[in-house]
Amino acid sequence: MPTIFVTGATAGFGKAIAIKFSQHGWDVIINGRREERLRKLEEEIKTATGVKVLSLPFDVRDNNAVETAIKTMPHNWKHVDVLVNNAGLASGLGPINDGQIDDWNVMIDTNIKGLLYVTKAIMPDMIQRKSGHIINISSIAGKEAYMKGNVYCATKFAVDALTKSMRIDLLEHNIKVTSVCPGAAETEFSLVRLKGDAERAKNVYAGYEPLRADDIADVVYFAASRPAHVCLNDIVIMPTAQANTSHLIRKT
Ligand code: NDP
Ligand code: 8X3
Repeated sequence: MPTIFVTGATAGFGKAIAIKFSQHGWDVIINGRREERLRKLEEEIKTATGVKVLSLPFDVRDNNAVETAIKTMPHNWKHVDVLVNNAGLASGLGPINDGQIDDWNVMIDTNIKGLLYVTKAIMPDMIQRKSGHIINISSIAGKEAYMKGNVYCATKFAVDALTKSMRIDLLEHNIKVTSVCPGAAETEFSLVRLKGDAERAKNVYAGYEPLRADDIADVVYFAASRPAHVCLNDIVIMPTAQANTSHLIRKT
């Protein structure tokens, strides 16, 4: 059975992606910092589908932890067919002049450096086998900058640039590289961005039907299940109520 490695699988898109692939018979490697949630998901998936699940709790910002976890994976887990670089976050929503250095660092370290660390650890085996698919979860924020988005947008623009560069550099190794760029999707994303303010987070999705995590999982599965000669380079997916980062229709 093919194997998928999903970072940030304790919530939102990552969790939905792990479940979706397991339903299609894939073995799954799941990552996140909250180990209890990982173990619970591991049990849920095993019970529901019978596929193999490996939980790898680590912080993608810690390169030593990334290298150790991936180097010490049991031998029968070494071949990753699809890597989904999903772990990521926004921290804070405000004008650049009010920005907090700690918020900037956590977004840059997670969304850019974390993605690079995990990819670097997984790539050698894909290169050796001349086969593999890297799917980076970017965002509409990586296509357009928007008011108060500043550093979060910059990290997703970086993911866009890295995705394009990876596709070029890995061409000779027959590795597919795809970016998936969602618009507004209701997960724990806004709760994290707004630092636990549940009321404000709920309001982000008020008055329209946002994307759900499962919508993203559908698209990731579609991209990963194309024939060997087909690569979807760049997928933008939005709620029907949203045209871009500044045009969203809410019912009053
Ligand atoms: P959630 O907050 O629901 O999930 C984020 C996941 O990332 C969690 O599993 C979290 O796990 C994990 N994560 C965060 N930091 C780290 C870290 N340092 N190391 C390992 N795992 C980490 O958000 P979403 O599912 O919405 O977000 C997933 C991705 O999608 C992100 O890259 C986000 O930028 C992007 N995105 C989200 C959109 C949205 O509207 N929701 C739209 C476009 C893109 P844990 O805390 O346990 O470590
Ligand atoms: C998350 C979507 O529009 O809040 O990447 O930046 S948005």
